[in-house]
Amino acid sequence: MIDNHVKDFDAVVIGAGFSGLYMLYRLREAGFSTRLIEAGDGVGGVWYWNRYPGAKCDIESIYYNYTFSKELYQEWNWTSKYPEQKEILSYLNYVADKFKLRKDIQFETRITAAHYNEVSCRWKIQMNDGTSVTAKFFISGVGCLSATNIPNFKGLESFKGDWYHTGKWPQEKVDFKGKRVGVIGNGSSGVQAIPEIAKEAGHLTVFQRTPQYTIPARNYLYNPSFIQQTKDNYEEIKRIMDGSPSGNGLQIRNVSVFEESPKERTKAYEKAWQEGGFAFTSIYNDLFTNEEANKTAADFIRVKIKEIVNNPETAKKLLPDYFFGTKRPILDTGYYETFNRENVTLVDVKNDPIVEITPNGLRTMKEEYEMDIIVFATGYDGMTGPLFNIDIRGKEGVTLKEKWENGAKVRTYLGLGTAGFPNFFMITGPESPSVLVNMPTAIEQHVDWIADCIVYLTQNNLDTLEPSREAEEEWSKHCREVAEMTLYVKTDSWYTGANIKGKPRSFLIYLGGFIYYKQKCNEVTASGYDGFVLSSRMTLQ
Ligand code: NA7
Repeated sequence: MIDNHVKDFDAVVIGAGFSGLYMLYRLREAGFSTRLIEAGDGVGGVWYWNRYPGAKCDIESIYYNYTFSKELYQEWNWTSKYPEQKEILSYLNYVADKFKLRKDIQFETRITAAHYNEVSCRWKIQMNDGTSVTAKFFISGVGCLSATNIPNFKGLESFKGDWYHTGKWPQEKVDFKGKRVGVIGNGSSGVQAIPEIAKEAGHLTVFQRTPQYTIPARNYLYNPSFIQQTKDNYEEIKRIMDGSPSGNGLQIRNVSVFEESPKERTKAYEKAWQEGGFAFTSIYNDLFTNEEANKTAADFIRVKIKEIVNNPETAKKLLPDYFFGTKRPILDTGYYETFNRENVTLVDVKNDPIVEITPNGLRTMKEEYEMDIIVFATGYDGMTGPLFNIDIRGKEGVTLKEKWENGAKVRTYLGLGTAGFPNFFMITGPESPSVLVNMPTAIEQHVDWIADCIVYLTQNNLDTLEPSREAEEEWSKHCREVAEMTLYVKTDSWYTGANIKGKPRSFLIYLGGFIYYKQKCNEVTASGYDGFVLSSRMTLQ
């Protein structure tokens, strides 16, 4: 039970997902009074909310976990290569119990505002229940994908059936048996949910705006002896993660597409396709920087789609034509095969756009579809969305939204902080590489950096830290320059903000590599926080 009488903390952290839980642990271990605020009634973050059928992680479970505690690594047993939502949620509950984190978590509470007071050098944090607390440090663990995107379709309120967003799925099981179901969207969430819903529904209609490339996951149950081996080799696992560019154990083969013959390439792609997983994305080093190189992988998958899908018209609709991998790559279990089922129909809403939701279903330009259930697998207002949902104000009352010009001019230093917002830290913030890194790995690195920074400030009697304008300008420029060297910026995706109507287009992920990024963060720490302005209240007065 949390103590509601305490109103002032060293640190307040938002969100009880992977980020917030570890942040709380680190700060508490270092002796700081910390309160974690969580909107849900349990821990888990995205794994608490994403309970849709088929929800699972597409990073191997032996890597998709914390590594800070050897004991924890020894205690937990993953059952399959790609962990299901339920299993990850159990894991995070186990973590919360093991480290007795719940006593400092305030559940079912949403932070609505956080305002910095320049006189007291403290943050005042306002909750939706009308209460507020103060803290010296305000830390966001809101995640990159927590602000759900429900397109503003006319008539949704008139719909007589049930509707759900994959990212705010109810705790009770949704019964699709015999129902007419529509799924809008086919990103990672839609691609996971569609095959599962199809198995149960009377009829499933998939409303697709952009066809997707997806690679078979080929999930399997782990042999317990394999899990024992990973435990015995915990240090080696950590070393593999540390040494891989995305922290997920995958190494990019240092070979260009053009160094191999078409025959060799097809063989390499086929092998990776048969093995399943993201190894497919790591076969060549120029897949995401060279259009011609990219086309070889895209062509390979397009051939696969035509081979798998029986109806040539449906297959044609499923063929993607953007640069492979420049939307978040997807792993699936029987996605393309699902369109061979009698009870599944594919509607191309790029050619026949959705006009409105009606009381009985949905109407496109050309047709009306009757439905009992609509599933919005329509994604998120990524990265800036969750931050802008909170009224965060730094010095002189400037809001984060104003400073970042509503997303058009995001400026951060290393994605960890932003000038004018002292003692505000972001875990997996915009302009960090996190979104393209194995999340728990990226999170541990961020949390460790922030915790070490807070210890440093405290030990040195310093009150505030914020990036200098120059350092963040330079970092943001560097981020943009690296992104421009890749094909990512050419595609409409949540990476570019193009999925949200009216959102300024920008690329807020650092693509220079996690290994370089970590090095840079370590150098900043070693230099006594070069690029940050540090001050004590004595010097402020
Ligand atoms: P995504 O990957 O953003 O996918 C959202 C899907 O919803 C995608 O197919 C969109 O089409 C579609 N969408 C969004 N708005 C509309 C409208 N208005 N009409 C029709 N279709 C629409 O979100 P996910 O939840 O699947 O995955 C998010 C991340 O979670 C994923 O990247 C992993 O990191 C884990 P579009 O492609 O924009 O044309």
